[in-house]
Amino acid sequence: MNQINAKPFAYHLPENPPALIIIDMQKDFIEPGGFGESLGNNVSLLKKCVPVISDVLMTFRQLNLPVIHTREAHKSDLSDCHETKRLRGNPVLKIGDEGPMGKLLIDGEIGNGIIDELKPIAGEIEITKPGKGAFYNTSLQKILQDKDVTHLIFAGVTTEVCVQTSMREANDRGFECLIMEDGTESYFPHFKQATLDMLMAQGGIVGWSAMSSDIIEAIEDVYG
Ligand code: C5J
Repeated sequence: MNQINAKPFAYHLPENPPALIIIDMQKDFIEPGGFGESLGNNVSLLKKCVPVISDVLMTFRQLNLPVIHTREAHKSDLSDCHETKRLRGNPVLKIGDEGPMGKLLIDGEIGNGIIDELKPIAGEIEITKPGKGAFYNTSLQKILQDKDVTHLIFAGVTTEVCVQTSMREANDRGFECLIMEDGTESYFPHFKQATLDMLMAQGGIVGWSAMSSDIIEAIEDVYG
């Protein structure tokens, strides 16, 4: 069957394979000393989804299916960072300030890179995005359209901020979106659940959710 066991109902898999969109699995959000911690968050909460995403990523790699990684990143002159964003939250260190892994949330700094476990390999696309959403001020829509991709499987962090925003942007652009339930985490576990509930309410108003094991099984079955 060309479908993933999903909520609120089965997610149909098209002939042209879906893309795996891995949102912001960066040291800045996941490791101590980065932007996430500067906002007062317990970053260890996000680690749980790393091996889960890694397993699905391996499946996509083995079958040569499209993979896109995003990074939330600003230019070092901050010309693409609204002052409203920089000052929000009264952090200990602000975007662009020097931290233990380099300047916070700045492209090219060590802390801004994707964690070693999920580092992109040749052939995978890496998008830098200045906003929460992966489509805002990026070429993602064109990249997907050029590949005739219509279905997107989302993973990454944080569920209610960049993952949710990106999935909503994609939904408004006509993509069929599914979020990997165990492949996303939040600094606030109850926000994760609330986000999943919101995305799937009203008959999947934004999209579907599924566990990684069901995603892997269906992807291997249909595209293997
Ligand atoms: C945040 C993100 N939380 N990647 N970014 O600022 O969710």
